[in-house]
Amino acid sequence: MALSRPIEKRYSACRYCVGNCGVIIDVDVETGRAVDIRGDKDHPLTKGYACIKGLQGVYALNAPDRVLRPLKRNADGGFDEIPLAQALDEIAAIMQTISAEDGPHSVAVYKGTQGFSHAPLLEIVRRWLDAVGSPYLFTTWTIDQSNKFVAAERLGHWGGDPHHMLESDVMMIVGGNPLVSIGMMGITPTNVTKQFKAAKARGMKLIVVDPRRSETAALADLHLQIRPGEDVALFAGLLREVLANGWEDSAFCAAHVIQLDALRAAVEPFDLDMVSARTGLSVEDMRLAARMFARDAQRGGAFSGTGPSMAPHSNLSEHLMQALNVVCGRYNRAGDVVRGGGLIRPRTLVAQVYPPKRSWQQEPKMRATGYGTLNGEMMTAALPDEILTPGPGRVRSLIVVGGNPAAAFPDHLKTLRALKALDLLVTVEPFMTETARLANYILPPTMQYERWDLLFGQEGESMNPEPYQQLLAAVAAPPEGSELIEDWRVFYELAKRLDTPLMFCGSPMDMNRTPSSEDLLEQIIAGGPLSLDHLKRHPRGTFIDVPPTVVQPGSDDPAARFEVAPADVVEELAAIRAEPVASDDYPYRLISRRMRELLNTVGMNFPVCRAREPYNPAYFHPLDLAAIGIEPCDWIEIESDHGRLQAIAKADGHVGRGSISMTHCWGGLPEDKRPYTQVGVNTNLLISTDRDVEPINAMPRMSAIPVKVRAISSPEQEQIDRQPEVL
Ligand SMILES: Nc1nc2c(c(=O)[nH]1)N[C@H]1C(S)=C(S)[C@@H](COP(=O)(O)OP(=O)(O)OC[C@H]3O[C@@H](n4cnc5c(=O)[nH]c(N)nc54)[C@H](O)[C@@H]3O)O[C@H]1N2
Ligand SMILES: Nc1nc2c(c(=O)[nH]1)N[C@H]1C(S)=C(S)[C@@H](COP(=O)(O)OP(=O)(O)OC[C@H]3O[C@@H](n4cnc5c(=O)[nH]c(N)nc54)[C@H](O)[C@@H]3O)O[C@H]1N2
Ligand code: SF4
Ligand SMILES: [Mo]
Repeated sequence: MALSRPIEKRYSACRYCVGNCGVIIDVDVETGRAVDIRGDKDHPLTKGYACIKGLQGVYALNAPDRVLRPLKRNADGGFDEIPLAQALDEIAAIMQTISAEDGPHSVAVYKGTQGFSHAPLLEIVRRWLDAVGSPYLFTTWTIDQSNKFVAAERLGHWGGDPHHMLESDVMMIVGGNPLVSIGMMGITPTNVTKQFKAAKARGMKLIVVDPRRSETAALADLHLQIRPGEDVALFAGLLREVLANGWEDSAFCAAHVIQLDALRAAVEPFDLDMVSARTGLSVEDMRLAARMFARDAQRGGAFSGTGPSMAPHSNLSEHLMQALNVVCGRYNRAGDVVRGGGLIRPRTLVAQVYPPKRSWQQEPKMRATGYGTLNGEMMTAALPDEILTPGPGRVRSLIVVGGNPAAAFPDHLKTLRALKALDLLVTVEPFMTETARLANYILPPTMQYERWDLLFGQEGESMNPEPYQQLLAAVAAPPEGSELIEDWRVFYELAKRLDTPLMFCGSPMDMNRTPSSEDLLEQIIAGGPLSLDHLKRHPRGTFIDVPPTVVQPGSDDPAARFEVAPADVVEELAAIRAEPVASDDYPYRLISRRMRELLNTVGMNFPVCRAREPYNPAYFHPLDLAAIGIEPCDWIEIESDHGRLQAIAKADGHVGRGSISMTHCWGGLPEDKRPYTQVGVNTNLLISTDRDVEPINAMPRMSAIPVKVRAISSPEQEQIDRQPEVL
């Protein structure tokens, strides 16, 4: 019998996604290392829920392929270990030379999904860019759902929050699958399935708009199985139906909305017969949706996921969907008690419109493409152009933190060319990912459970349903012999070496004495109701005794109105009527899909996650497979007007006719020529960023991609040879 070693239970929460599931970590007291993880049944928010990839969080800490010491790429393309201090010195020296030659714009940062939960990092990245004088902050938002910012900045937004699912009579989810993605769609991101079932049991009606009968659609009272990319037509039609029947909230519109007649005129041509021809939905189902949403319900809104934000005309579809919420007045009013008031940064909720601001029209602009900023960020899909377009001010140095652009960016081959064209690519990354392989330096970070965080972080607090906070302490020691760095400290150390003092939460940082993560958290929560000492006394988290968040009365400034039909929106809507619905050349539409086992590329190297899904099949409706003349598990080639890929076809009766559903970020680096059955294939090969991008935010067409399909008789070796080369 093996000798048992003393184990201590420590409390924490998983931060891979916005779920923030409470977990218990078993720690070997002698080594300090984490040895096991499970959902914490007594966690008041998540009550024991944890998903398959979250439960690999301790595997990830101890993974045999974890990068444990800083690495520098050598002339042969391999990597050599190098002391952390030397890596930081060298990186800073190269940056200094590049900025002296090409100005501060030549330095950029890209923050991926795993950079959104680390509280000190969230603050320091922006301050670091301010200090070095570069506006080039890129994040996943602009290859994800930046249409939400565009809509809010053209339409205006309400300061009192939309209705929450827990207090709604109806909810419409458009192109999102929160049962799997735990997405941010008017819900509390905890125990999502139970939450939906409970809401439905008390009578809430659920409408889901999705070309696939997703797990969420399977729960719906009404599933509108739309043709991909036709959300604009649907929402124009629903608005027309609501306004024609007088189902809008006329008092709310009178007080807060302008351009209602212009909206009415703009949607007039979208009668339900015409919309039916575009969307493939029946007129009866759309009428039913309009009645359920607007006539028969008082509370509850429409919320979108990534489906429509990745489809063409994503800014317009979001505008129209939000306009439906606006005309139906689906917002909290003065006096309403709301969730998500914020404890780290208390939020003041006010019952008024914040008018459109169109921040992208102001300086600074991207040098090569001319895009402006959105939410203080530049457009990620245009970053490769910024690197590849010659001329002064070219981006020559990129720090990646918590992301994997070589796998995740649209226009895969252009992205790889751009990453290879950088003078300096640094990635703060625990694994040898596709991006790490191309980097000049890999700085391995402490991971969740080894670093300090706050539940939901300061940018995710509106999702926290309760006045509950948990200090997520560094409960596990880093691996023996490792030399890791906290994500935030990379920026601090570089600032020191570049002689650019940093601000942090409004105060200058001490650049001579390195602060601890606890010091920084203390600064982040200062001014609010939290205290680090109090949180430390409650390692499992604690409810904070704060008054409920009540929406305050707003100002009645006549300039603060929702602009439901601005000229550019009306123009784009008119142009859509002339667009063909289907193309004979590219009759199928490839749609995005997320899997439980992975979060983009997180989990790709976890055996438990990969055992279920060794590659990413192309899912078709069985009748479509028959129509193409292929059997499940046959090889196919999928071709868009930009690129092609080869994959194995599978039948899935939940996928609508004419759609192909496939997950993203697979395939590894093309030059490795690894077999599809081991690594899958990257759907970003099909996506162009030279065209088919939205005008304001460069959001590419990443779903509803027109494609054609043909059967191929490809044995594996032939398949490998067909993988594209990077130019
Ligand atoms: N075709 C297509 N492309 C897509 C999408 C799609 O639907 N279709 N989805 C898009 C979307 S929505 C997104 S958000 C992007 C995602 O784009 P990215 O954020 O660039 O990709 P991820 O795979 O999420 O990258 C997370 C990285 O963080 C690393 N990591 C894990 N733990 C830690 C840690 O503790 N610290 C640090 N520093 N790093 C850590 C992981 O190993 C991984 O490399 O992809 C986009 N790309
Ligand atoms: N398990 C897991 N969870 C995740 C992630 C993950 O990779 N795995 N990724 C995280 C990230 S980065 C994000 S951004 C969120 C995203 O969260 P979600 O937006 O919920 O992502 P999906 O689950 O892909 O759901 C998108 C849905 O849109 C549908 N769709 C595709 N095209 C269209 C269209 O043109 N119109 C309409 N109406 N629907 C369409 C698809 O069929 C799909 O069901 O999830 C996060 N959570
Ligand atoms: S990845 Fe899974 S366990 Fe982790 S927070 Fe998200 S849902 Fe919870
Ligand atoms: Mo995302």
